[in-house]
This record gives sequence, structure tokens and C-alpha cells, in this order.
Amino acid sequence: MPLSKDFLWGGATAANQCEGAYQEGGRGLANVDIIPHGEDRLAVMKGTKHIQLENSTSFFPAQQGIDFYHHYEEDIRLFAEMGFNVFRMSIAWSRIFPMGDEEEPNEEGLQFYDRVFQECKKYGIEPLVTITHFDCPMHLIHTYGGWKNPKMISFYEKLVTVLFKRFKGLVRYWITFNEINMILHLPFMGAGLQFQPEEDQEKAKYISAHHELLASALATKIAHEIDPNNKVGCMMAAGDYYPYSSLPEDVWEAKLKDRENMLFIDVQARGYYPSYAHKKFQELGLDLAMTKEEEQLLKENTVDFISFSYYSSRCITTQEGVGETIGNAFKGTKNPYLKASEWGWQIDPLGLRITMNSLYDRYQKPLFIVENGLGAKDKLIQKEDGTYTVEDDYRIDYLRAHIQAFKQAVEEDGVELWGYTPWGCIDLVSASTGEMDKRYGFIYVDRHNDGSGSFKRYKKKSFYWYQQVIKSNGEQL
Ligand code: BGP
Repeated sequence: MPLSKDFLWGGATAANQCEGAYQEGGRGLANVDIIPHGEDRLAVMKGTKHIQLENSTSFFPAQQGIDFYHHYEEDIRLFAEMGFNVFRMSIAWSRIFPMGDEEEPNEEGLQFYDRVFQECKKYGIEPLVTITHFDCPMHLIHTYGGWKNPKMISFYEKLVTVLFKRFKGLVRYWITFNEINMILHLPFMGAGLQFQPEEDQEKAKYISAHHELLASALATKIAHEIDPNNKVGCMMAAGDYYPYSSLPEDVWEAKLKDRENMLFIDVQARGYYPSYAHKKFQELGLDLAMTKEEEQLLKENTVDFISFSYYSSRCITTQEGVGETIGNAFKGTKNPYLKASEWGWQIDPLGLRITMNSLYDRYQKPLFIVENGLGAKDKLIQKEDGTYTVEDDYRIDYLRAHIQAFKQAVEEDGVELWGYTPWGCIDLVSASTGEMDKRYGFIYVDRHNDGSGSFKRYKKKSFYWYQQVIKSNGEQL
């Protein structure tokens, strides 16, 4: 079957990397505001180094992002010009509940998203809203320990209830947690987890993820009750593991790694923990002590669709002395058959088709590719007519190959795919490095690693290419 006529084409962003205005409109401080650019970044994202904003001289790129807060009208107009019929964005939790545990939401924050969604509506663009994309009010982290604490479920419940009620009729596609498996890799960024030196981090991560899973099921329930038209998805950082060799131990290792990634969406898609999870928890000495009501909550409120980010496949071996690589916070074995981006993320379009087939075989639920793309250094150049552009053929090549791959998954393999929102459709701050230099967009933003720049927007060559792709519903690549 060819791509359906109402296939959703668009792009993806997240509040923490583009919105900025961190002290405006009554917004409270969030974990993402205190993740610095520079050498401390990784330790802070992992929750092993704790930053005190008052005592720090570091630069915190999320605080200004690309100033989407003041540029959303211009940005959405540009998305519409490309032909988007979907726009993935996220809510900054601390804009709605600045502390996280208040009784009443911050009206100014709600009004901001009202304006954004109205702007989308004006152009016939469906918002696809991630409720939490790596952000958590700092007050919830200081006072309750972030997602380690089951009380987070009720704060999240309050947040989603406000959102579903307020934006009923304006938003119908929702994602509960961005890349839920990221909690295992960057737990402070993923779930506001900070660790003490002697703490059992593994255990804390799985307990926190369990709280997120309960919160996600609860959100799905509430979303459906408030508006039966709501579609709620889970979201994982995907990319199948390949065994480095046909050595059975390598194949087994790849299976274990895939399970580690799928564990959480197994629960969100099927409604219960898989048997291999129970085994894992036993090894960790972890007892989730689930009540019958909680089991029922998970069971009765599975997601409507499976969304995922895909940048690369992954590879793993048990053998010594084989090269390593890292992509999207996932360390693994270097696949000798693949080229890589300037940041070492390996490039594998066929891996997208493989990953989609694995997910669809496993869950038989519609898929949504909500992130994909190439982070690259761009050069803004002036054309003869005086206007500016970026000749980003490398980005076009990457996206073309991945679109071809997902079309094959749909047309030849029969996978159901709702839409495609490549990451960072407008340049924004890199999550892993905090750089602006790692650009993904169709739109260039004049903003640089050191925080300089005018925030002015420029269309790249890929802007016009993607416009054609959308216009032809993926026929003209
Ligand atoms: C995913 C995140 C995004 C995004 C993307 C690209 O993990 O969901 O927030 O940033 O990766 O990663 P990076 O910005 O590090 O290049």
C-alpha cells in the first residue's frame, strides 16, 4: 500500500531545546535549565554532578534555546510554507505548574500554548504534543527526588488533566514521555534523578521508570475519558541492535540489548511487564510491589500508537578489542559497514526499515517516526541576489535515504505508519552536547555555541527540497 493521502508530514522540536524564555510568563526553574554546555554536561545529565545555578559561571543553552517563545508565529508560518500538516513540540511542565505541586496552574503558561496551537490551527497543522520531553520542575526534584518518588504520579496526573481539558479540540495527538528508555542513560535529563555516591543507581532508575509507566497509563486513561478522539503514544529511542558477528554470544547480547530498550514500551503497548523484566528485577533485588489496581491500570490503558526516534542502528559484541562508538547516548560496537556523522553517529537507512518491522511485528500497533535526522555543521552563505542559504545536500541525502527506507517498510512490508516528523526541523540546541553547531534544521537559526547570534531565521536548501517531498506525498525525493 502506498503512503496514505492523509499521511502526516512535519517536523519535531522540544520546549527544552527551543523555547527559551526560562524566566518569563511565570515559568518555574526546570532541570533542563541547569544543564550546562561544556565539560560538566555529561555528569550533570547522568545525575552524578549537581549544579547550583547561583554559584555557576557556566553557560546554560536551554535558558534561551532559539527563543521560540518569541518567534513561534514566524516559525509556524515557515513550517506551513514547507507544507507541514503536523508539528511535534513539547510542553514545558514548569510553565504550567512552575513548582509542580501547586493546586492551580499558571494561566500565563496555558495562554502561551493556546496561542501556539491556534497558530497551528490557522494553517491546518495538527500539533503532536510531547507532555514531557526531558523536563521536570526543579522544585519537584529538590523536594521529592523527581521520579524516584511515587508522588510524582499525582503531580503528572494534575498536569495532564489540565492539558487535556484546556486543549480539547485543539490537540489530539499526545506522547506521554519522550524516549522513556533514556532514563537508563541520562537519568537527570530524562527523569530528574540525582544520585548520592553510595546509591544503587540501577534500582533507582527502574523504580522511577515504573512510576513513569503508571503515570503514562493514567494519562492515557484520562486522555480517552476527556476526549475519545485523543490518540496517545509511547516513545522510545529506537534502533535495533545488530550482533557484530554470528558468534552465538554476540547474537544473544544483541537480544539482551534490544530487550533493555523495549522493556518500557512492552509495558505501554501490551499492558504488563514481560517475563524477562521480572527476571531482571529479581537480579536487582527490586520488588515493585504492584497493587491489583495498578496492574489493572497498566492492562486497561495501553497506548494507541508507538512513536520512536531513529538516528541509527546499533551494534554489539562480546569480543575484546573491537572499536566502540556512541550515538544518542548509547555506547556500542562500531559497525564496520557504516559511515558516521561528524559526531560519530552511524548512518543506516536500512536499519530504519529493520527497526520498523521489529516494532510492528512485536506490537501490531501503528507507528509514528517522531525523530530522525542528521546533526551537521552548516555554513550560512550569501547568494548572488544578496539572500542567504545553506547548501545542505548532506542532510538531503540522509533524509532521502531514510524516507525511501520507511516507504519500503510501508509499501512492501505492510507496516502501518501514521507520520514522519524529522528532528529539529528548525535548528535548536543539541540535547547531548548543548551545542548550536550540531544542526538538524530545514531552517537555519543565527545562534552559536557561545550564546551569540541574532536568532534570525534563514531557509536552507533542504527547506525547498522537503517542501517538494511533502507536496508530492513522498513521491518526489
Ligand atoms: C533525542 C532527543 C532529542 C534530540 C535528539 C538529537 O535523543 O529526544 O531531544 O536532541 O535526540 O540528539 P542531539 O541533540 O544530541 O543531537
